[in-house]
Amino acid sequence: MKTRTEEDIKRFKTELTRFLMMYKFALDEMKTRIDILKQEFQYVHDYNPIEHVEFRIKSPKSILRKIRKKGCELSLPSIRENINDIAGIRIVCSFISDIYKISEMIQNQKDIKIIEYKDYIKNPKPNGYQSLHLIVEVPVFMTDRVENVRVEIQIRTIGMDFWASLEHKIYYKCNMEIPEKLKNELKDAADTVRELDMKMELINKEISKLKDASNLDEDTQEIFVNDQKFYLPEEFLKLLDFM
Ligand code: 0O2
Repeated sequence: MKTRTEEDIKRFKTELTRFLMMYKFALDEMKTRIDILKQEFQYVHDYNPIEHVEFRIKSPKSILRKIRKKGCELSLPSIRENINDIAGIRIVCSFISDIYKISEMIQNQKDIKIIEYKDYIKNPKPNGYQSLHLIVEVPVFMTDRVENVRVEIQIRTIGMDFWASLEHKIYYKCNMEIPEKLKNELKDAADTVRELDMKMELINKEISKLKDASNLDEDTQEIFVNDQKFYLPEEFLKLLDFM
């Protein structure tokens, strides 16, 4: 095996850092866009469809594991070509319909290229896993060039996220094959999450209808300060008489 000098290691570390920075910039870019969508949606539709968003860069250890699993060449160009989730975003929404709205809004951004669309909500994985996955390419404007960087976006409900996080934890902890009985129970739990999501969606639709039917003129009864909505008590509106 070739002996590596300290200089070699230093050079490689710089190269890898620059490589990963590109993904960090792509996440920064997407973070701003998602934030704008969230704020505008809140303003126009008067509710926030996003519960929370997580951003992460895959660790070099996980990248190595994945490139070995895929049997691809171990080089930065090959990693860039074959690993789509070095930059990952997880958007957790309130309702299933919100997932599709957010996905549409992202897909409608003209400079974002959709590389892959996987709907594990309409077609859950055999183990019960549900989520909407998008692989997109986002332009990152560097000092001397534009890089189109791949980002994986997972969009799911709180319930789907709860199930996936725990399922991941169970498998991570357990180094042996999971017995069939437990796999079936995990699948049952995923089905329960699905039913609950559908129930919450229906309740939300009914409540929205009731809200629309109500003749309360909310516009006059609320103010926004830094994205936070405050209701104005009648007493405050009465102050208008003195203006
Ligand atoms: P990690 O550690 O979360 O990043 P690909 O990534 O495209 O090469 P695949 O399997 O075709 O591989 O992609 P897919 O199905 O879109 O899954 C990508 C990611 O979705 C996974 O990344 C997980 O984060 C998540 N995922 C997919 N299936 C499951 C599942 O059954 N349970 C859980 N908890 N998460 C799942 P990684 O790299 O596998 O893992």
